[in-house]
Amino acid sequence: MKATTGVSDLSLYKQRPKWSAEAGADGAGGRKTGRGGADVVLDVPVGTVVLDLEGVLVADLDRAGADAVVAHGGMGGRGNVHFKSSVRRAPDYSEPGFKGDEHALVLDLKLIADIGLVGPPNAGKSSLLSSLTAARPKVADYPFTTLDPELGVAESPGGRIVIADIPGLIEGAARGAGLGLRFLRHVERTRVLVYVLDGSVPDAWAALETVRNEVEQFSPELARRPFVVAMNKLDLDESRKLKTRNRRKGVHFISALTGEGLPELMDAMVSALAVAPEVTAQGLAVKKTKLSERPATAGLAVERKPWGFAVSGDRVEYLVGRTDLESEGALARFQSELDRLGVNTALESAGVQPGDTVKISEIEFEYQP
Ligand SMILES: Nc1nc2c(ncn2[C@@H]2O[C@H](COP(=O)(O)OP(=O)(O)OP(=O)(O)O)[C@@H](O)[C@H]2O)c(=O)[nH]1
Ligand SMILES: [Mg+2]
Repeated sequence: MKATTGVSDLSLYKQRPKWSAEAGADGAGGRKTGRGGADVVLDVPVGTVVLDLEGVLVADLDRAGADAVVAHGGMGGRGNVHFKSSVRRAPDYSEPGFKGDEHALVLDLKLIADIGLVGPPNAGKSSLLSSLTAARPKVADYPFTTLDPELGVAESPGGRIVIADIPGLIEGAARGAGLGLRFLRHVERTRVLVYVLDGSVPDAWAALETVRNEVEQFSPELARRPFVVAMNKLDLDESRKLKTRNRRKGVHFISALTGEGLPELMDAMVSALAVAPEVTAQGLAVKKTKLSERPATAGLAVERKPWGFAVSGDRVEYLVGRTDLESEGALARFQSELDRLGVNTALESAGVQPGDTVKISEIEFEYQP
């Protein structure tokens, strides 16, 4: 999987959820190894997080060009020349190739922005994005106008600042109320939050507490990052009065509509960004492991079942996967490998009798010492 700026969403994978790479070719006479199958590279948008079904992070493709192997192809089988010996000059068997990895993965796209605008519905977040950047999100006088997060780019003396506008947060958002949970995830990796509030409503400060609480409940780490408070709609009388009575420090009174206070807000955003730490995958609410580092069912286990004995363990299962059970020569080698891996000893200490059924992977054998 590879992150590229050429793809902007994950819709392709919704349409086509199953992908597999080409199979390798068979080997041929004259010691010819079969050609390897071509890789499949899945292009995903920058910011795609790959998780397994338990929510464990597999890869965080947070930069253009970042890539990760999420499924390895199977090893090819060894050709018959590998089984040549003084008594077996032309072995009649070869190993089949090994099956490649097969994984069910979840792709989650997180916006990557420097600044996240969060606030109650109708506070003017989209209006602010529109005044600060060239983005033209939908603005309307009803709650939840914004249904999908939107990005805009602001130019500052220090460089470009990417700003994310998300749908409004209401009480209970962190538990999924409104559209909250889906969208809080999108600001999870923004470095600075701007709390945007409507200064013209009677409970403007209470709204700030509600929103801060929701962010805190969603991610204490996110709540601790630097933030800026923007009290909007300063062009309205109620907001103007709020500003006159205000004693709180660090609150920016602005009007997204007239542009009043916006240069100062921009300065505050730039200063906050200057001290804000980089956000890395470790800061995300997911644990990181590699697929290959998963605790494997390593080691050999023999289990008594009503019908006989079940043998499990990576190495024996691998051996079964690599053996062509139709070929007598391969079967003989399989027997000696089982012995070498200690399978026979383990079966005997479990009380196996000649003629008992032994199952490895999905394959049944009759035990013959
Ligand atoms: N008077 C005044 N109205 C504003 C200002 N900013 C936004 N509005 C109005 O407030 C309403 C909501 O604005 P939006 O920008 O859509 O608000 P939002 O926070 O994005 O809302 P949601 O997407 O629903 O959460 C619209 O009618 C805007 O025109 C402002 O500074 N002054
Ligand atoms: Mg909006």
